[in-house]
Formats: sequence, structure tokens, C-alpha cells
Amino acid sequence: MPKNFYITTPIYYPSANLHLGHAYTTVVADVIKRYKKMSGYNTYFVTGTDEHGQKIEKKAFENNETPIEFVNKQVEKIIFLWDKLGIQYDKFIRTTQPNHEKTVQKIFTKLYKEGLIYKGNYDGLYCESCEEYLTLSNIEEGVCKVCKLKPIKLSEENYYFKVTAFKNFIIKYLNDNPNFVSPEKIKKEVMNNFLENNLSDLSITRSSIKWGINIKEDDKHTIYVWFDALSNYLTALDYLNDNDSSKINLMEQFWSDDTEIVQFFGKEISRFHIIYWPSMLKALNLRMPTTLIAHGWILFKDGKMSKSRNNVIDPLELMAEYSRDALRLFLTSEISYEKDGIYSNEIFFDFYNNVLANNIGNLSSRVINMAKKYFDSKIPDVESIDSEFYDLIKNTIKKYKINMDKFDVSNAIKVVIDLSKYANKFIEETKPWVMAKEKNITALSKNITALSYVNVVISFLLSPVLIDGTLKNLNLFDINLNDLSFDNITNYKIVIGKTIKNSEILYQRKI
Ligand code: ME8
Repeated sequence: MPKNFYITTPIYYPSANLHLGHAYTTVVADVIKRYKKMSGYNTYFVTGTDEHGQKIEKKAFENNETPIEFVNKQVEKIIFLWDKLGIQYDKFIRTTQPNHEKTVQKIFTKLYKEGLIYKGNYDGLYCESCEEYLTLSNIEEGVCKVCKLKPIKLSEENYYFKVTAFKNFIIKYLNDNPNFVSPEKIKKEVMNNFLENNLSDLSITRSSIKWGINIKEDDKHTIYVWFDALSNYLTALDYLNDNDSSKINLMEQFWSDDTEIVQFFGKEISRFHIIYWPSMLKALNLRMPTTLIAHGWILFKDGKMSKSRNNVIDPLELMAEYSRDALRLFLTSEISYEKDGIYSNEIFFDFYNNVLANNIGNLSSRVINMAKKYFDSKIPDVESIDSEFYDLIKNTIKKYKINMDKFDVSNAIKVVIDLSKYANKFIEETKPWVMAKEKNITALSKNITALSYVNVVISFLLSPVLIDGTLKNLNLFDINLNDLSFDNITNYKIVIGKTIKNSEILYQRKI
């Protein structure tokens, strides 16, 4: 039976157009999903939009629109962006969808009845941009540490979720399950700064905000965005939604004990995902995710790229200039999730030329041209290929899988890029044109077969990333991606007898 795999991104605020940072999270999740599918898993990938709250209400007002008119337009743009980027999500969840809203009300009622939600008063500071109550540890020089905007003063009656009741459980769970949160540094930060000190119950309703989900228990209150938003990971699986019994039960399939559940998000929302989210799950008697991955930020040399700082890069523009493959490869290989990554137009330009045009694309066209010239485009049948080269290829496949299975996408891709560099060097060193001149047909045959094979391996391993180029390249080598698997890719004979088509420039060099 195939195993199940569930992956999520944060659901993004549609308050402004999404930028390269959002594209980063979504592309990495997409690549992981595609890799898991390639490895034989049943996969489910959820992304979506977080549409309630003060910030959206304000934006809609500024645009002379009702909140729902405003978010509908924004969501259309986001879906367009994901489509352009080739994101294969299985469910796009919107927090304004009736099923989501009803389930959030049910969750509230359930926890309220169990005494895990109670009424109280809040008096303090609030960051409108982050939709978050701030404690002193969130403030630096009078502004919110994350978005650098000034918080407002708030005093209101709220319902609270008893997070403190789960403090010991969460601490023990984090200690007993070293792979639950990655990277380790973030886990420690959340433990030290929030969990072991400063933990208080979470305010989960507002009486001052109209644009939110009403609660059945008190018509003055709407649900606070984070409680609403975190629930999406369950409502996307139709949790507590038993209207349609003919549908497959997604909760049974993708929140079951043997499902691998991976949740990917930026480090600034670690506290919500590492403390509040597991507390909600425990309160609902549901299992914990397998791994929570808090990734770093894409920065400019002088600071974070963010909507609130108005310094964003539009992924659509980069795709129009360089192709979606280029953007997908850049985001997944250049930016490692353990650290922040720097973006600049020059870095992207150099990356494109060095890695895609001069390395991966160049390798393919060199091999195709040589096969055409020396073997009339038919890949020769040989008894063996250079054993050192063959070992290196097999080792690359192994390392790629080890890294991917740890969700270390950037290192997985880097080993494939290294293989491509090595293959180009192999051509320089073995000089097939000299073999041809000396009529050393045996050596030349082995060489061209090995180089065709390495090309196919590179395309297969990069197929979750280079979604257009690898299909094109495999097609040139007369191979169908669906016929390749981790079982047959380790055998060089898969290319023997194939007739190569005419070369095509996969990634045009930029000047
Ligand atoms: O926080 N670098 O939504 P949001 C890398 N609605 N990733 C970045 C980034 C950057 N510079 N900027 C944004 C919210 N991101 C909530 C989430 S989930 C239950 C609710 C990515 O629109 C990163 O994944 O502010 C980050 O966590 C997310 O976008 C924040 O998106």
C-alpha cells in the first residue's frame, strides 16, 4: 500500500500581491510534494489564503470595496501566480469558504464546552500588520520586531484559549521528538523565549473587528485570525465536516497515524506553529504533525523583503524574463531553509547563466550534438561505462534521496548541479572528439552512452523543479518521464538504443 504524505504552506494574507518570499515557501513545498509522488506516496498539498481580520478590512475600505470583493480579486491573482509557477496544490483553502467557517465555529464550541476556552479582558499593545498582540519581547525601540511598524493600544473583552494547560505537554513533546521541529535553532528560540518564559493563554476573539467568523456563543465576537487561520490545516481535510459521506475521508487518509505530515512556514510565525498549533491539536485529541519546518527569509542586502516595507520582487516579472524553471531552481537551490538567503538582480542573473544556460542546458546540447555527429543520433549499445563516472552518478542519486527525505531540498539539488558540472568536465577531460579522430569507437560509444545516461538522470532528479525543461530534455532523449523511477534510474541501459532528436536550446544565455 502506498504511504500517505500531507504537506502545507502557510495560508497567505491577500492584503497585497504576493512576492518572492511567498513564492519561495510555495515552490519548495511543491517540489517536496512532487518528489514524494515520484517516490510512490499518495500526496496531498494544501495552500491558500488567510482572508479575515483588521488588515484586510482596512485595505478593502481604502479600495472602496467590501472585504469579500477585495479578497476575491486578490485571490484570483494568487491563483494565477501559482498557476504560472506550476504549483500542483490539491486544495486551495480560503478562510471565507463556508465549510471552513462552519468548522472553525464547531472547533470553538467544542473547546468552549470542554472549558479550554474562557472569557477575559485584554489590555495591551497590538501589531495590526502582523495581526498579533505584542509582549515586550516582540518590541524593539517602540516598534514591532518583525514588521518595524508601531503597535496600537488595545483594551477589549476577549475569549481565551488555555494554551498554558498544554505547556508541559508541548515541552515534553519537543524534547521527546527531536525531529518534530526543524531547524534546531528555531526550536531552542521558541522554547527559551516563549514556551518556558512568557507563555500566556491566547486571545482568540475580537469584539472590535467585524470582518471575521462569528461565534455561536456570543454575537459581539469574531474569531481572531490566528485561531481561524491555523484551523485551515484541518478544514482543508474536511475536519468535522460530515455533510457528504460519499466523498473520500481526507482526515482518515491524511491525518492518520501513518501519514507523514510536513508543515512548512517562515521563521517569523514559528511561535504560532510550534506552540499554539500543537496545543490546538492536543486539545482536539488529534495527532501531531511529523515535522514542522521553519525556514529562513529572503533578504535584500539591506533587510527583509516584505509587503509592509514595500520593497518586494514580483515573481511574475522574474518568470517573464527568465522562465519559471529558472525561478523554481533559484529558489530551491540557492536558498537553504536553515539560513536566510540574499536576493539581488545580479545574483539571479549570474545564477541563471552559470547554472542553467552554461551548465545544465549546455551539457544537454553538447551530448545531443555529439551523438548526432558520431552515431547518427542513436545511443550505442555498450557492455559497460566508465566505472568511476557510473559510481558518481549512482552516489548522486543516493545523496539526492537522503537530502530530499530530510526535506533538505537545496542540498539535494546542489548535488545534482555538481553532477552536471562534473559531466561537463568529463567531456573536457575524455575528449570524445579525439576518440572520434583516432577512430576509437569502443571508447567513444561508452562515452556517449554514459553522457546520455547522465543527462537523463539529471533530468529525472530535477523533474520536481525544472518542470518544463526536464520534459523537453527527456523528450529529446526519446524518454518519457513516466517510464522512469528510482528503481530503473540506476541502470545506464535505460538509454541504450534510444534515438535522440535534434538539439534545442533549453535555457538561452542572457547578456
Ligand atoms: O503570516 N522570505 O501570512 P503572510 C521567505 N496569514 N518567506 C517569506 C518572506 C520572505 N521575505 N515573506 C513572506 C501569514 N514569506 C499568515 C499565515 S498560516 C496558518 C497563517 C512567506 O502573507 C513565509 O512562508 O504574512 C511566511 O511565513 C509567509 O510567507 C507569511 O505570509
